[in-house]
Amino acid sequence: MENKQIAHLLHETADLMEVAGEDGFRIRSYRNAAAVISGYPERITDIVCNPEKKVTDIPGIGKGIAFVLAEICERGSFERRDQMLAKYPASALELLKIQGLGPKSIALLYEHHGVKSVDDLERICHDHKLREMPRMGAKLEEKVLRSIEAYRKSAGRFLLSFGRRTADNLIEEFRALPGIERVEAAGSLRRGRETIGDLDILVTGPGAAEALNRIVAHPASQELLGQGQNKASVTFGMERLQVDVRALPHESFGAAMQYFTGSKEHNVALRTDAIKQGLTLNEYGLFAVGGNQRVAGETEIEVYERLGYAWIPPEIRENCGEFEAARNGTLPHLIELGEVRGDLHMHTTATDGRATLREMADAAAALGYEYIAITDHSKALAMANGLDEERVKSFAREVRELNRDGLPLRVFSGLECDILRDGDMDIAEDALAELDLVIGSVHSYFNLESREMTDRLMRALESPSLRILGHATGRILLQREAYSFDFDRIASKAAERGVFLEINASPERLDLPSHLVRAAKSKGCKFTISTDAHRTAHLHNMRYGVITARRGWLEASDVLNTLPLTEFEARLRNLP
Ligand code: DGT
Ligand code: CA
Ligand code: CA
Ligand code: ZN
Repeated sequence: MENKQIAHLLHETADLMEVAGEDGFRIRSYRNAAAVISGYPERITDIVCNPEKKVTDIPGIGKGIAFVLAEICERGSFERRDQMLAKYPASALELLKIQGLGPKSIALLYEHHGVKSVDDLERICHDHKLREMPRMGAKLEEKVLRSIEAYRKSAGRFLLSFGRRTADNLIEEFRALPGIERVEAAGSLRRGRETIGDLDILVTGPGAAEALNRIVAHPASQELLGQGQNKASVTFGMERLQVDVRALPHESFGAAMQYFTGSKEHNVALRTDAIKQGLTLNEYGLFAVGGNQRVAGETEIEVYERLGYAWIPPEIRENCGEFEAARNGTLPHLIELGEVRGDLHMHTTATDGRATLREMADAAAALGYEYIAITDHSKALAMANGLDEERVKSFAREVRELNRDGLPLRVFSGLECDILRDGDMDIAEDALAELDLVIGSVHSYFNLESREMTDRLMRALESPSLRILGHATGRILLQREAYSFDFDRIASKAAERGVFLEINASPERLDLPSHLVRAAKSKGCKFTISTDAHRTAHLHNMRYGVITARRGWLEASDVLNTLPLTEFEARLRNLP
């Protein structure tokens, strides 16, 4: 089990204990342990299983938690959690995912109205009973209804990064089987959607049927959903992600990749066009109508070309203008990971990161970057030990010196400066001016009215030192909706002021969302793509930022951190 999953079990149990109104000490100890574990560099299960090591050597892990961890590693749950789940139905855990309601409110609603599930909650909101509860009110009732809707939309979906890791492991296993020609992931994963519903894996070669057997017999497979000659479906892993594996004849592989990559809207449009041209398109190939004569199918390119289109990159197959561009030869040359020359948003041990500046620099240099910016938090994030003016200034000095005595790549001094409630920067202008690059981000007061939030961001965009607007919508995928504001006004203002919009590559954010990337580009905005790394491993998340940029139709020339060092630096200094 991964550390994140262990932390999740502890949090969940703590939440349920809070709903039950239990003693705060135990609850806090579970939460503290969860925080330690989710940030711990080694796998906790490896430590628990290793007789030479002791989990209690980890700061923050006491004897009580050590017992819990041993139990989790042995059987995937622990006594306290089982007790809580016996007391409250599993559906109560769902309630905790509804934004706006904490465990205390849920406990109240349970007590007074017997609310045990999301459906119950929805009902009492519709009956206007929630607004009558102490300290809840009509506004919260509306918010809860909106949260329920968002929750239902995201239920059963998974982060792109999780899908990618699971798919990569399976693909590697399948490729090692005898008689396999090709194994590829299709579906929303290949299109790079921010969340995926299931995995679609395609296999060809004489051994393809073995891949079907392999997934069915896989130790991590939970439930067999179906197995036929050409297809097997299972739920996979603890998370029960659905995996569909399809075996295909060699000559159909391209047509199948096209079909199963989707999107559905893209496919419907392409098939309709084929029919107009007197052809039939399906997952086995492109056929002349009437006959069984296959005119294309072995590769995707020949399918598109035979229909009069250039090959369309999967990320933009959403029936949003790609066909026109592919017919007219005006498809964008989408940005590629290899074109990114630096990472402009990361944290270090100076605030809430886990690696030092030098460790981050070494790791970034190993990725082949020419430069990075270190952008720790500002003082409003007191919990993260954010920098005040004095520390900002001495940090800028320190970076100037470090660059002189030989870092493995060029480091720019930056800051992820909080945008305060009224749109002011958290750090005084004279201190900001010492830095090479300032990102402005919202980390508080997410619930402002749209007007107020828009004004706040408009005001921040006036700040003389601001270069980049960080994770502009504030969404956390599958957890927190974007806050409401007038994106068009913000994008126009950013374009006018020459402020770059960040595409935050952290898999939980992918913020800006790709449709807003495209909208902002049409307003003349330029972008940065950065990982917001809090440890060296996070630097690898750049790929998810790039895929989001591609879904937003960006080319390298739209993205600041594709510039070579000297041009990049000139661009930083000469901004309006
Ligand atoms: P997901 O799994 O919800 O993240 O999204 P997709 O796009 O991976 O959807 P999925 O797994 O249901 O199907 C994979 C692809 O197969 C989909 O993108 C397009 C194709 N497909 C599925 N059902 C249909 C259909 O009814 N008509 C057409 N034309 N294509 C379909
Ligand atoms: Ca899928
Ligand atoms: Ca599927
Ligand atoms: Zn941030």
